[in-house]
Amino acid sequence: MHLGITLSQFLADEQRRNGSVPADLQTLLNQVAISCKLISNAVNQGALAGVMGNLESENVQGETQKQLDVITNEIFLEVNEQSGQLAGMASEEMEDVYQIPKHCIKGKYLLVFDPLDGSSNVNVNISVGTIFSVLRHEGTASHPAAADFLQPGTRQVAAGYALYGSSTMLVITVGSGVFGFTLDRNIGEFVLTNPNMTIPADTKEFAINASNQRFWEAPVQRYVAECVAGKTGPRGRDFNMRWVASMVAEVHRILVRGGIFMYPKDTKDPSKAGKLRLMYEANPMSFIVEQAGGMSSTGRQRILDIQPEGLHQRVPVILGSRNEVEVVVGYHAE
Ligand code: AHM
Ligand code: MG
Repeated sequence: MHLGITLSQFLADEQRRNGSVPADLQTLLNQVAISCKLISNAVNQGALAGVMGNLESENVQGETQKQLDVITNEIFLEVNEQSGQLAGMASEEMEDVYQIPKHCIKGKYLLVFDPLDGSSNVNVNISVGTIFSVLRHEGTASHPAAADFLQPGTRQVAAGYALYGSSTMLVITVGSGVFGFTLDRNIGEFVLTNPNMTIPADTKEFAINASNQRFWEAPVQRYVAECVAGKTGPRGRDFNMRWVASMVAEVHRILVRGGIFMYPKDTKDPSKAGKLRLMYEANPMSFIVEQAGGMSSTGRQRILDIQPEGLHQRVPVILGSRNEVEVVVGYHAE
């Protein structure tokens, strides 16, 4: 019987090949994978578990929390605090840094995550995901503060996402390419199915929430208008459009067949620079996209270069196939 390469086998091999995943990071990533398996089970249960509704509570960004947002956040915290590799965690669902409890062994990494991205899709049975980013705890404090997490995306040591779709997948980078694993439920292991994922440089597919069109800035207005104009317009070819409203699903589609994803700056709410959060959405996804040969920008700046100012800071996001992202960035520069 041919058993593929499991995640833990892959991580050990990566360390031998590139020295990019020391043993403590392997332990942490294996633990993250366990939390994603548990979240996959919770999501898969659907309405059977009776947890599809909204809660009375709002998260720190004023968004209504779903029961599953809270449950999946707890799964991620409980499983990963036991890894022995973490100095602290931060999440979309918690205002402040989560301190590792006294009874757990501490380590030198920081874990930032969105436990259930795209959760507005969960009760209509459309794909959702988990996004995570791993940083080093450079400080000496045993209780890391938010400031310890505020490192530019270039300092990430690992990032990834789990996609709970028609199959459950885990896609990760440790800075030496992007690798996709599919959960084999028969053996309970993530098995390497998509080695060296690369984003085609060209694409004819764009993803944007067009209901925000009246709030977009001129460069995005121009780019989308030119895509929509198709063959007879300035781009001279027809484009297709997708919008799942689940960033993990959109990024995964782009990794598999190319495309450009935009949640740009808009004037809908002038107090927000964008919708997506830098630390646990834009940065990990940008690390993955760049490692797959794509490009990721706010339109004006490389996302990974941004010096974060807050755990829940929002940024405009334009990412995907390099040549198309370059066109949008060029329009911003004009
Ligand atoms: P969430 O973390 O609260 O689920 O919000 C993030 C999601 C992304 O997955 C997706 O790209 C975007 O919000 C969709 O937003 P909209 O509903 O405005 O189209
Ligand atoms: Mg999210």
